[in-house]
Amino acid sequence: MATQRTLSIIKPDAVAKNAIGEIISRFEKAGLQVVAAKMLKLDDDKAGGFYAEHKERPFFKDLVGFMTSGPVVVQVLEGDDAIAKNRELMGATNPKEAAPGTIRADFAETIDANAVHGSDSPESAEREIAYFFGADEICPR
Ligand code: RTP
Ligand code: MG
Repeated sequence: MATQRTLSIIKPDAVAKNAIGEIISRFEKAGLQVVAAKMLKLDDDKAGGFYAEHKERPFFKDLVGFMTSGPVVVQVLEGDDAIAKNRELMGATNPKEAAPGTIRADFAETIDANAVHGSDSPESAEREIAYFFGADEICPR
């Protein structure tokens, strides 16, 4: 499987729990490398633009409210099959349905505050990485 990049966000609930290190450690132990990272406090426009695909969904307002409720850590992860590998490590969107040992099973309680985001396709990864990082902020190793 080819090397890919994916965008990961450690969401405000996991940052508030002081779980940044434990979550990044899971990525690294699974063979993904952090090639870019920063901490940000999103505003309504930045969070709404990021989740634009969900604009018409009933949960959109709550989603933007949650994503702006505290700082997040955005990272670019690189590795073999990085997009699917990250989604596997994250677990299902609803933590109650997430497989044991996944990040959402271990660090999240609700579907609204579910600890992490991960790109779901090569197209979304490309868009989401460019949404947060300039080419000069990504450091391949
Ligand atoms: P994400 O984009 O954050 O990685 O999550 P995902 O792909 O697993 O789920 P997605 O369908 O893209 O939904 C984005 C976020 O919206 C919230 N959500 N709430 N109440 C609901 O039915 C509902 N559905 C989705 C979740 O916080 C989800 O992470
Ligand atoms: Mg999604």
